Amino acid sequence: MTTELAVQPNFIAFEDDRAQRYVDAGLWRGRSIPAAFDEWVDAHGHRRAVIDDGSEITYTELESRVRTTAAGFAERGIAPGDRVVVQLPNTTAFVVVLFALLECGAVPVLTLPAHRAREIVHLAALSEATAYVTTDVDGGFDHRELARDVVAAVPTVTTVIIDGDAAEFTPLADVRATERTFDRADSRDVAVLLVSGGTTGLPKLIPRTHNDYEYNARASAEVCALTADDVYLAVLPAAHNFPLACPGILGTLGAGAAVVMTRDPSPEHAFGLIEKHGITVTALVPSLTHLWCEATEWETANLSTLRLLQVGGAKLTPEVAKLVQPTLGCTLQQVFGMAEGLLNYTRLTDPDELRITTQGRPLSEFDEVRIVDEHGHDVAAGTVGELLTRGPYTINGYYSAAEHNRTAITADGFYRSGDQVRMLETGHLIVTGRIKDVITRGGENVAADTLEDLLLTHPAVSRVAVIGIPDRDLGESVCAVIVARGAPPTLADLRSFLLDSGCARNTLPDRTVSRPSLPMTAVGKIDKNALIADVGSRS
Ligand code: OOB
Repeated sequence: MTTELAVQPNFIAFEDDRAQRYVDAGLWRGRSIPAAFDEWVDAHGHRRAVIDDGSEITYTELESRVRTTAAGFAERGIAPGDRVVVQLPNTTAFVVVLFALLECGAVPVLTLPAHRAREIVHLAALSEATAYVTTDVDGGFDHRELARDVVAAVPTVTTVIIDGDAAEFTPLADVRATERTFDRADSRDVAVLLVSGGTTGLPKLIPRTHNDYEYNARASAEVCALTADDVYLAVLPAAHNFPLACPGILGTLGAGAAVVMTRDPSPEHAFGLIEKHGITVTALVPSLTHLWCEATEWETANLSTLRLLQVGGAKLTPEVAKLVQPTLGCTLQQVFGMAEGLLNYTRLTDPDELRITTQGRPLSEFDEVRIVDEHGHDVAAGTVGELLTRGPYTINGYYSAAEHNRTAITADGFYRSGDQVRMLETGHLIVTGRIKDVITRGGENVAADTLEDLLLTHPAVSRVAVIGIPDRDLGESVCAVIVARGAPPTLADLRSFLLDSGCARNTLPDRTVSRPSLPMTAVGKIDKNALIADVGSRS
């Protein structure tokens, strides 16, 4: 039986017996995140907590800003249990707003700066949010315009708070009141709603509880051996699970270390920050990793403090993985994670081979992992199948998604990741693709990732995405979108290369197009929807 807490009927809580096991094992501490935050401040008050381009504050200063802002939120009608959409770039304000909302008992809905009206309106409506906290202008985009759309479309949103020039809305700087005490949330209740990272359809809401998310951050900090002397650079958008809690901002603050927030992930800017602040750890997606490795050829900043680079979000090729240590001079850690929960990390002491060729192994000994075939049966050891998982920090269902949860979660509570993986004897996983990334060409299934892996070994192919384009005769035709090294290869060239590599004739691409770059989602995954729309519209 799953329990549904009264306050949040749209959320499926952990079953009592599993919850008890996690408490007994010492994984869950039965503390809300704000209660944990108080402990961090008590332990590390005088140390640097958050640094951004304009400011540097200690744990005590952060606490004071969090408390006055929390009181300000309450004064403006934000009540315990209210959902509040947060869309802020990587600045100190993000951290203050996050902890202030948690402090006053509200549930932040953590959206990405790149989300636009389509996503924000959907997420605000789905969560029945009462408020929207955003910035004035970011990356040339006016979020106040977006706020007007949200208010017009979602009647529950009655409060808009803007960091910066607020126009007709409330300036964040005015959201402050005398500190007061708030009741602590139940540690088994929802702390934050994350946004799913899929590249198809509208995002879903992922309810993460106080217990599970605090554990997620703390256990991740342990795997990365974070200490109070570390300095973590938040480069990826802070609302994403990876820079937020793997170990990210939460894990870093839990360790008493400092977080540096930046909106600019370019090597020119980020390398300067590494030198200036003595950054020791950061997290990137594979595309940025490649760029940073290349940039060491011309950038001159001293990167010697950097000890650990975490890479995840999409598959890192062994070719790029091999560049990390020699160019950036730090240990590579691959992270295969999902906002829904399960995190896999290569360990700092793993041999190079495992760190370069695998996506890591589960964070917790309480993570249950199954690899199954299309009938849901466990595959033979070492064979590829779909990854299913259940554990101390994996959701039991999406928020307010009863229908979708029927297929997303198995009857015994395993989350179906949709990721295709195989497991080595060491327990490390290799991600081989997405189960749904299959093109149905004339009734035959063509696995996009198999073709992509082979095409990447062609000397003229730098990056590639294989997509299905609607086709009157075949149902779907296979298109290889190539970012070329030098002159783009011809279709005939690619087809004979694939035939020589052992591909079946009926799975070969029907066409190829070349592009200067591939479109990416907000967090560095190849945006196949955008590519299909792009290529489809020009055919
Ligand atoms: C992270 O989280 P999401 O929710 O944005 O995306 C999850 C999906 C996974 O299901 C998988 O398909 C893909 O992104 N993915 C990877 C990967 N890491 C994530 N695919 C291949 N190799 C990897 N290393 O992306 C995320 C959350 C926490 C930590 C790191 C990444």
